[in-house]
Amino acid sequence: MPMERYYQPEIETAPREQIQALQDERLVKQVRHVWEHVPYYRKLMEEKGVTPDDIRSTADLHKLPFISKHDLRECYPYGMLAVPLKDCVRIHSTSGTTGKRVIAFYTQHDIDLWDDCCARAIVAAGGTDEDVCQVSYGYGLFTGGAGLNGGSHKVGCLTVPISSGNTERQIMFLMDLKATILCCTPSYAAYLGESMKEMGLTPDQIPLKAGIFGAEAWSEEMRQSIQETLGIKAYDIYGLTETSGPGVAFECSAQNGMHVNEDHFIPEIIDPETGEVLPDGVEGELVFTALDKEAFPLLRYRTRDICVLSHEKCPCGRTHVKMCKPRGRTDDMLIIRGVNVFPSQIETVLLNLGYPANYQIIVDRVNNTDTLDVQVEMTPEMFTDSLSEITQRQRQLVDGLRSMLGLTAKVTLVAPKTITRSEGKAVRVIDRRKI
Ligand code: DLL
Repeated sequence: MPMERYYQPEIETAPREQIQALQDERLVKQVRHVWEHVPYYRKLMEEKGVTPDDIRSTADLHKLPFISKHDLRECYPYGMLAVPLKDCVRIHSTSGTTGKRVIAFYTQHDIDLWDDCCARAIVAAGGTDEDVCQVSYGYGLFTGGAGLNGGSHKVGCLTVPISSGNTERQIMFLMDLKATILCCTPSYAAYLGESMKEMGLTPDQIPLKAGIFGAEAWSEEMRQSIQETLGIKAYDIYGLTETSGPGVAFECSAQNGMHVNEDHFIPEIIDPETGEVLPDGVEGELVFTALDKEAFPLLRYRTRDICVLSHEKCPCGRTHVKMCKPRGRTDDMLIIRGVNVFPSQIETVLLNLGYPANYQIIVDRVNNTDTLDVQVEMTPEMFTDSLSEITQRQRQLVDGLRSMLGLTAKVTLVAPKTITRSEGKAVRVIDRRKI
């Protein structure tokens, strides 16, 4: 087993008391900074009867009001800005398609700390200055490209800022430059793997050794499948525009949860209904407080991601708390005939039965009853003219989905390559119900 490497070992492996002390100190300072410079949040605090004097350590965090997406829309575009605009050097924006997008602002200090977070993720995935890091996340307003680009520079990798799209060119650069690390969404990684397989490339011919994949939910089964096709270790990375972008949390060699960069962010799990803070191991909504961001320092931001935290000792030696793979979002949970369904549950059933992660979930309402139609793509090896074979496959999928969800779904098997591939975040769900 190779020695674990860290980008900033002193802080990544710091004893709990040291992390705690740093968080206490930074929180007190940050609350004052926000109170003094963000009138909107000051008003929220006043409404709750809290002043900066009430916040003496992280033990007082629960006294602060939450910030939600709604607040960010209210404040669009400059209302949450905590420094003069002249001190900001960049913006990024969320990928949402509905409503006003959230705009996040960065000072140079904010960019530096964000790049450090991404550098930690790259080193945790085995990256060094000898690596060629192909960044195939989108560049532009989306944070994926810029974040991993910054991290890759800090590590000293040769950075290939190719952005997403143009799969043929991706593969050409990857093979010609002998890229060893690939950064993109897991669905795009799966697509690249599929395309390389079709070109006759076997995992041992592909120079990659690791992938850093995030920005969307992906199952353990999908990890296995990508690892096998590309012959790599696939690491998860988490983040959101509101907290900088990727790198809020990242996976280490243990590959079982992501270390939250606790010197910069405090995570909490809350009951989404009551707002009550929940203990380790209990599932709830993930909330983040940014401890040392200057321009856009959100306190107790509700992510809507459903997650569990764990302080269990990690074999990698890092001491920062781990979050599990997000299990869904409070707003992408589908309620079908009264049953809660997460797209990730459907993905698990499909991949366990040997199907690729190319599927679409179509929900509709017919005669006042919800319908669930899962369109599943077959692999070329599965593709057949035999009706009985197709029927048997469909039955097996319907049974698998029923035992996972407790619901009967309609399954439609479709020919290979029918479901549109995504170069960024995949669109898995089409909800046609007009409720
Ligand atoms: O997706 C930032 C990012 C870029 C993360 C590249 C990782 C890699 P947004 O577009 O603002 O930012 O979307 C944030 O994406 O609240 C989650 O619901 C989801 N998400 C991000 N990472 C993961 C992950 C970027 N590893 C929203 N697993 C978040 C599951 C993820 N969901």
